[in-house]
Amino acid sequence: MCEVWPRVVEQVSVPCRNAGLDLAEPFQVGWYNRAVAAEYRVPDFGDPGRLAVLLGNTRALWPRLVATLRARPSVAKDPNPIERYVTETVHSALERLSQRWEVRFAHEPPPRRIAVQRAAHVSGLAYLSPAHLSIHPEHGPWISLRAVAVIDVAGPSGPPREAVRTCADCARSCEAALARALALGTPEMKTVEENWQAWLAVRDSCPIGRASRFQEDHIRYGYTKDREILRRCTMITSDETRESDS
Ligand code: B12
Ligand code: SF4
Repeated sequence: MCEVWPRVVEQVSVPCRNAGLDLAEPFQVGWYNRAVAAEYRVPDFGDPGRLAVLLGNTRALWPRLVATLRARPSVAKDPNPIERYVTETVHSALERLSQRWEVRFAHEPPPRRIAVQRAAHVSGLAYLSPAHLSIHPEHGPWISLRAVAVIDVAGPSGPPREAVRTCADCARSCEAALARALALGTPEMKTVEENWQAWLAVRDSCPIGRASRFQEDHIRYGYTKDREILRRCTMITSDETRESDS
C-alpha cells in the first residue's frame, strides 16, 4: 500500500522552505517520545507510529525574515520577531492539512518545552555533539531547530534513523572552546548574551559546515538580541512603524 506520509511532509515543508525554514526531517513520534523524559514528550494521537516532522533553518532564514520585517512593521516591532515569524509560518503550513495536527516550538518554555536537539538526533537530521550543539553533516552547527509538528497519519516505519556520526573522528576542538565560554559565567541566556563572542567561538571551532556560517547580522542578532541590528537591516523609521500592516 502506498504511504501517505511523504506527501504530507511535502505539503508542510514546501511553504516552510519558501519562508526560509528550509530543514524538514520526518520521523516516527515514538522514536522521540521513547528517548526523552515524560515532561518533554509530544502528543501522539494515541499511536506512537504517527508522523512527526522536525522543522528548522539554515542561513536561508535571514534574508526571508528581513524581507518580511520590512513588509510587515508590526512583526518587526514584536518583542520576539523571529519567534513570531516562525510560529506564523509553521501554523500557516499546518492549517492547510486535512489531518489533525499538534505543534510544539523550540522557544516554548515548560510545560510545553521539547528537547528539540534529541528530536534532531533520533530523526537523523543532526548529531548531538559534546559541545551540546546539533551537528548537521553539511551545515555543521549552523542550523537552528524550530519546531516539532505531529500529524495524525502513519509515519515512517522501522527503528530510529542514525544521525551521521559527525563527531566520531574529530579532534574535538569544540570542547576547549566550550570550557572557555563556561569559565566566563554560569550558562544562562544573560551570560551567553554578555559573552556572546566566546559562545560564538564554540560554534566557530567546529570544522564542519563552515560554508554555511550564518550572515554576520544574523549571528549578532541571534546571540545579542540587539534590536538596533533589526532596525538597521530593515531600515524602518519611526514614521513607517506608525503605518499599520495588514
Ligand atoms: C535552555 C537553552 C539554552 C541554555 C542551556 C542551559 C541548560 N541548562 O539547559 C543556555 C542559555 C546555556 C543556552 C545557550 C545557547 N544555546 Co540554547 N537552547 C536552550 C533551549 C531553549 C532548551 C534546552 C533544553 O532545556 N532542552 C531540554 C533538555 C532535556 O535537553 P537535553 O538533551 O537534556 O539538554 C540539551 C540542552 O539543554 C543543552 N544543555 C543542557 N545542559 C547544558 C549546559 C551547557 C553549558 C550548554 C551550553 C548546553 C546545555 O544541551 C543538551 C544536549 O546536549 C533549546 C531549544 C530546545 N527546546 O531544546 C536551545 C538550543 C539548544 N540552543 C541553541 C543555541 C544556538 C544556543 C547558543 C549558541 C546561543 C544562541 N541562542 O544562539 C548558546 C550556546 C550553546 C552552545 N552549546 O554553544 C540551539 C542549538 C542549535 C544547534 N545547532 O544545536 C537550540 C536548539 C535553539 C534553536 N532554536 O535552535 N541554551
Ligand atoms: S568540533 Fe568535532 S566533536 Fe566538536 S561538534 Fe564539531 S565535529 Fe563534533
